[in-house]
Amino acid sequence: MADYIPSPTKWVREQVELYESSGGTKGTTLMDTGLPVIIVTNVGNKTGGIRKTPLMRVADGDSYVLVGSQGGAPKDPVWVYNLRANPEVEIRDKTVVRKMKVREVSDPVERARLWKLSVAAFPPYEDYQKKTTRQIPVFVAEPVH
Ligand code: F42
Repeated sequence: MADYIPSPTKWVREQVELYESSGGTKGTTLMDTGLPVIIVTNVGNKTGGIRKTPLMRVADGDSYVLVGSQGGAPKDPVWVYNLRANPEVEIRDKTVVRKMKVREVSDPVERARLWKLSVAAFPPYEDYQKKTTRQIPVFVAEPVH
């Protein structure tokens, strides 16, 4: 069993700790927005360690859309490289934890639909895309049956 490597970012690390230690009953929203957050658990591409990344909850039926916005920063977040290398993840949505497999969305029609859904769930994504010249990566996490 690999070791858990907490996020170097304090507020992110603390959200993961509260969310997980409460069994998904506390710390489940983004600060004062009140909008729901999920926790993605995956394996680090280089360290092989367990990483836990909170992301906004964008549901599409049984699946989730994962948006690598990082607040519109110029570079993709590091977790994007981890997911490309190791697509097997576990997703916690409040009290429910499920094994899922992610794939990056490259088809423009599918991406456009999922982007619209993402902006509806979390409107700041639209501003984040305007802040950066990179195209924000979008993944879908689908249940493993
Ligand atoms: N970020 C988003 O991009 N989208 C969201 O919708 C989002 C929502 C959100 C909600 C709540 C919250 O608390 C945080 C939220 N975040 C959201 C922030 C998100 O959780 C991440 O913190 C953010 O996207 C930055 O991700 P990052 O992976 O770039 O994090 C950095 C700070 C980090 O952890 N760096 C590590 C380090 O030690 O410097 C590296 C971690 C790593 O994964 N290393 C790999 C390994 O092997 O372990 C190697 C990776 C490689 O290939 O280089």
